[in-house]
Amino acid sequence: MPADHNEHHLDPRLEAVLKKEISRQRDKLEMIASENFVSPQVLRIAASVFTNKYAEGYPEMRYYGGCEYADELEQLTRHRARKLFSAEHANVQPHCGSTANMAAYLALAKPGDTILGMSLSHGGHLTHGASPSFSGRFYNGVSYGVREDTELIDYDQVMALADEHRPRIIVAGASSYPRIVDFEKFRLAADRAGAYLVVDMAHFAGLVAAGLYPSPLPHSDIVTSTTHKTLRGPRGGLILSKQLHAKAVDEAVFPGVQGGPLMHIIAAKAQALAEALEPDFIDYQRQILKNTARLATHLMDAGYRLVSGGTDTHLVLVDLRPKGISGQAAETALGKAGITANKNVVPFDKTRHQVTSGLRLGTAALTTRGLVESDIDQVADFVVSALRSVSDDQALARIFDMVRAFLARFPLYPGIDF
Ligand code: DSN
Repeated sequence: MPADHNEHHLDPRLEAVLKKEISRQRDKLEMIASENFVSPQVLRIAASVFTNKYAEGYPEMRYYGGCEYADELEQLTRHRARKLFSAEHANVQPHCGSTANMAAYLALAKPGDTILGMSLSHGGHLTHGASPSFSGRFYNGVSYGVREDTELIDYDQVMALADEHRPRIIVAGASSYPRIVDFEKFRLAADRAGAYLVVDMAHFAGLVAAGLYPSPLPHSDIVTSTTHKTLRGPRGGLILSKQLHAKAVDEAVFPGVQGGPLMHIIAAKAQALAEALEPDFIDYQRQILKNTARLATHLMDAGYRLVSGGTDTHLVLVDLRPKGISGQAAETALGKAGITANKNVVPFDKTRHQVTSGLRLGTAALTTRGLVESDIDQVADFVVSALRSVSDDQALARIFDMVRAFLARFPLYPGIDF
């Protein structure tokens, strides 16, 4: 152990892992719909000295000394979040989307109350009332889903379940729903049942910020989000609400759910929000939509069935049942071909969640790397070739070689070691 703290060397095993990870991110097509590549500035700030600071509490109401700059930082971040989404109140402390949702429920409901959310099997999230999660253990989770014919949210079912169960909270938003959610209909259902409406906009927050997806803010009591998906910030969460709920939300985040905020991540959120307030962020989000639409067209032309027949967003959900391939087999084959994606349930899927019959593909990260529609044609060809070669490791390795050569045209983090 060196006497001088400044002389610690970088642990070589750790350095090797970090270098392997940056190579993986550079060499493979990143198509996980919930991932993105932050700017070098966000990356740098996420590793800033604010990692050292305890700041339990809120600006000017902290439980530690030395928080004057933490206060300035958190005020700035809140201000940017409010401005970007035209929100009355912002809490930027949630460590992730799950704690943001936990805090939203804690602010509005009591344990045992009913939460009506989208079924995990139809594209909802674990924290929307699913039984393995706190949301289905501490609350009475009731689920709505999509219609079998259109694969769009069954708003009649939402209304009927809201009328029948009188939930305390209705949750809208999803993890694998490729279409636009009708927040006005959810508001109507909530009003009829005397429920609060919480919208989890984690997936489409960047599109909302750019005005390319309807904002849930005017219709919701509380809106939660992650900051790392289409919003392209550091891994984390945030909560937006009406001023009416500001105190309850803040108390639910701290001390309700979390302890000390991650001030270095809040700093990185401030940078990402500043980037999202720039006009070119709208161009970026527009390109995501164009790229995803192109991906959808290409896959359908190649004979693949997309859930709901297409997409309005940053993701598509491929139903592999007609092809007789499981989601698990597809994810593995794509991985060998240098394409990172995730298996996903499709509505009315009969296979286990560890296997599934679907594949979720997103373009937010590829768009950040600079890919445009003509490049997406090539990407779709790689995907289709890999899906046609699921049990041919040599063919998959050849595709990976082509992917690596293709991606060399789109440098990622030049000059950064990890
Ligand atoms: N785990 C995220 C996703 O991949 O969609 C949801 O929070």
